[in-house]
Amino acid sequence: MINSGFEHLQNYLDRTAQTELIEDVRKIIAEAPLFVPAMPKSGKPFSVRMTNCGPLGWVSDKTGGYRYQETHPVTGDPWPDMPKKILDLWADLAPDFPKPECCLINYYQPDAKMGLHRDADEEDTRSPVISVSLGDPASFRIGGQNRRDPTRSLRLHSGDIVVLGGDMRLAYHGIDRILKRDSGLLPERGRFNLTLRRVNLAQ
Ligand code: MD6
Ligand code: FE
Repeated sequence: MINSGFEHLQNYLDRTAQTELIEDVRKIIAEAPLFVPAMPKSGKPFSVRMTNCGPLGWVSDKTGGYRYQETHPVTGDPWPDMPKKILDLWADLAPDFPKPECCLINYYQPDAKMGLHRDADEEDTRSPVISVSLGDPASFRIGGQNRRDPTRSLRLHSGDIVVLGGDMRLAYHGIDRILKRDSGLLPERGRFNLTLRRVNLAQ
């Protein structure tokens, strides 16, 4: 169970749990390949590759902008089911909130980063957003509700969990860089991040 606000749960998943989650991630990517999202309007590609599992997936492109949809933007297929381990993780950490509808899978190559942003495309902003880091470490930046609020930086390692809930649910955050240090979890270099979100308000 988590408090509200920002939480960094270091080494929450042991190596076995990380390996099992990566196996699930590989199966999802085999069904729903990583795609290259693009910025609304400019069409500038993200450096991060993405896919999703669960009933809804987060996508972005030049014409449609940031949104959730039920199908993969390239294959047109429904997203793969959310693995039980991911649902269990949410149930352990956020038992009082409705089930997640989206698990966004981000893959960072060693030179990828993610600009300062808020997770604000969800109707439900009462439920927390929970993320899992797998692979090489990253430098994560967290600020406040306003873009100009002061920020601080911390390291996310493989197996760490970040929670944005309560008054930090809409805080600005991003990934400055992936560290060139091998976690030993992945045969390739880079980092996966799984972000679990409730999208629609539960009735
Ligand atoms: C990342 N994380 O760790 C990017 N969003 O690669 C996020 O954008 C994020 O870690 C919402 C809640 C937790 C997060
Ligand atoms: Fe985010």
